[in-house]
Amino acid sequence: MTVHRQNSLEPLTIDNWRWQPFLNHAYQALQEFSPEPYPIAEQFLLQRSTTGSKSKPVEVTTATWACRTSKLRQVRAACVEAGSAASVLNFVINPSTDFDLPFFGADLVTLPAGHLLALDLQPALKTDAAHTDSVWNRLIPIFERWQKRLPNGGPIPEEAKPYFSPGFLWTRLPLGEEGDSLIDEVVTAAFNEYLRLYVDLVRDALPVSRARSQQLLEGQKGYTAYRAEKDPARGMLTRFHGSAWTEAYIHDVLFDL
Ligand code: DBV
Repeated sequence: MTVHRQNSLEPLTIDNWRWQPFLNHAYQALQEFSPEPYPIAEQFLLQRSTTGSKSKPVEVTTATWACRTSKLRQVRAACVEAGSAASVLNFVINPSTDFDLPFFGADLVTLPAGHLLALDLQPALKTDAAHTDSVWNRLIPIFERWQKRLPNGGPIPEEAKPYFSPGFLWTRLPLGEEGDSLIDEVVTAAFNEYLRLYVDLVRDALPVSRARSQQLLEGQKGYTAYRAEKDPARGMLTRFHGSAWTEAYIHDVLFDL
């Protein structure tokens, strides 16, 4: 498998990776904010190993791409390509706490049992109307348009609810033609619209007071600690790359606030 990193700003490319068009689109959408590289330690830029059985080994690649802008503290993509075993794009935008912005989150996961797909603009302060109202009013119509064309992904853990918005798009799709065409026709459009709304919010965001920024920081820390503690990829990444690498990756790269 070939992975290309032309320089630290171009999006990484992984041959035959299901989610490459989504990362490319996100990269294009962020250009207006003049992204700069976000440093990632060498051992997390590209990690390879082998999974599967002795008779049927599967090569695994986990690669990370990240950038930042003046309003976005960290934009990062965790990319996994493991042939029939897994294909993942987990993409999170962490805004600067100098702006009243939500997180952008996408979890696009293909496993042997099917696709699990999540999209959301997630609040740092869920019970704070000043933080949520203007986002949710614009997000909910987008959510409704696309979620109704997708099966519901099923229940999510009660403890996760403080971190989700009412526009949490969540579906499970079968592998094969039916799932692929829903990804091409619905999930792609939903991803692009969630991202377009997010870019509009970022463009319009104005700096907040120091006190407000401190509140947002506390909210972001709670969210980040939750995501690191409950990362659903922990099991998979530990199988692929071992526990020490995975814990460092989760705490120092993926959820590094
Ligand atoms: N999820 C991550 C990171 C991943 C990742 C950093 C590097 O937060 C992948 C990869 N998510 C991933 C994998 C699985 C899930 C599942 C591999 C499958 C785990 C398994 O079945 O073994 C949304 N993702 C899930 C689940 C949810 C989410 C609700 C199901 C959990 C379960 O069934 O227990 N992830 C969750 C979420 C966001 C997100 C709300 C934000 C939009 O990124």
